[in-house]
Amino acid sequence: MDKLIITCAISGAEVLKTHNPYVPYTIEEMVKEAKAAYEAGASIIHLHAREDDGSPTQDKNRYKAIINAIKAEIPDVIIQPSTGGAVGMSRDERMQPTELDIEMATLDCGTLNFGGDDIFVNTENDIKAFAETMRLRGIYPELECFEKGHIDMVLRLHKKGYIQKPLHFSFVLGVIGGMTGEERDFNFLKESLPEGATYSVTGIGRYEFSLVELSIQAGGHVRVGLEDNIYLEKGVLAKGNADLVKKVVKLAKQYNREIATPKEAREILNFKEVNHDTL
Ligand code: KMH
Ligand code: ZN
Repeated sequence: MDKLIITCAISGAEVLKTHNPYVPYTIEEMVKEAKAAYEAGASIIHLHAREDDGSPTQDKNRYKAIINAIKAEIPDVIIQPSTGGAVGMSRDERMQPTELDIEMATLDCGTLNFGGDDIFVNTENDIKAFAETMRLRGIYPELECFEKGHIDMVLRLHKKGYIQKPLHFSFVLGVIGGMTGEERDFNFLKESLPEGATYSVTGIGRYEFSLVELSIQAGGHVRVGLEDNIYLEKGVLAKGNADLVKKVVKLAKQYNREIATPKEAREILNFKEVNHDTL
């Protein structure tokens, strides 16, 4: 079984300090959280930029400042900016981080109701545009799928040549409006993947660690972080992202799964298949 790749989603766009005071907003806070998560075992940092007051932004200059500050402390970490941004942002707004010199980014593969009355819009043309931009700029896409139809969308666009190998999926389960994160959901999605694809699992809220455990055992990879879940256990707030990563490392030990370094993560995910010299 491959070593376990841990992604840490340190900030998100929706969760606030009023939910958990450790949610980072400022550049200094982002660096502190990213570094602690990396030192705990994360090889990929999933990143949403924020203004100092916590409001989400896709401004490329803000991303650049955060990325440079993180890289100055932990140069080998993989930084994966979000192209999902926050609900309601336009395609162009969301696309901005792809103008930077980045290795990886999320590519959201379908529309869904998102946490109540909001709709997270990713039309087929949006997905094609994000995929094409990332391909031209040599950025490795992580294919975020919130339900089975999103996997079907990827497979169709792959067949038509819009999305190319390597196919690395991220199942994001437990969003209110999306698919739940029960064991049967996880198995259904995993079994729907084509030969040779890799995947990581993100469980929202109470689904975070049950899905981590399933994925560790099945040979998949995992994402945790305050973007997805603010609790270390029921009723106990995590005191930062590193707490959540440390819990993953403990679980991985129980199942004899070693943790991947960023270099190993690049190998496992076949980064070399993507042309990173196109910028
Ligand atoms: N904030 C969500 C609406 C991503 O990062 O690509 C979208 C999101 C997905 O978080
Ligand atoms: Zn995100």
